[in-house]
Amino acid sequence: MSTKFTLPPLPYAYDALGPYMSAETLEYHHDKHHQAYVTNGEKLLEGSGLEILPLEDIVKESYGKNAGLFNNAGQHYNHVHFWNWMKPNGGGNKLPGKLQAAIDSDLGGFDKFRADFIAAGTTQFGSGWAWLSLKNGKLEVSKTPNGESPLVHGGKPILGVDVWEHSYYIDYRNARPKYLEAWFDNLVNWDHVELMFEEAKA
Ligand code: MN3
Repeated sequence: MSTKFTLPPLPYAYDALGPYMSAETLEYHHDKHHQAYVTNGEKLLEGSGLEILPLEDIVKESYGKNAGLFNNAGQHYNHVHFWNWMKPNGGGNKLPGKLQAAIDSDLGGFDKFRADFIAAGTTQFGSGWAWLSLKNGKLEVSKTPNGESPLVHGGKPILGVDVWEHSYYIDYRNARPKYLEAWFDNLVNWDHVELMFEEAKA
């Protein structure tokens, strides 16, 4: 038995996230960029000795040891979740109750969390991601370069936003902060974040 990387279909139509994320962006991002991580990851997994592991463990085990595999497996993991962290008519400030309570106690409330998350994405120099994760039982906002995620820093990601230019350049050109604000306020699927929060606590 071996792990197979497969490209999951988008959980909504390509034009479902407009005007905040266009069909053109999603076609390139999902069909070309994510597909490339899957295709290259599959090749690099072969003979790596990690073939039988689940994806999360491939990411953790290849970190710092097998850069080619890590970059592609890490990005595959990140994107599998990224599509589900968005939905049409998402965003807003009405969060599921347990998640809201944890944000209040760990992160100083919704407004501070929103500002800190957007600042993390804005200040990530070059390609990378901004994150909300659970680490040692507490929520944490962080940023990572390239294909890294909190998985390799002892945390469990429950929300992440892609700040590689391929995620926003067609729709926002160089205006990364505008992309992050629009993404956070209009696209986040908070029910899915709550679901991953519950799984991370289990
Ligand atoms: Mn991407």
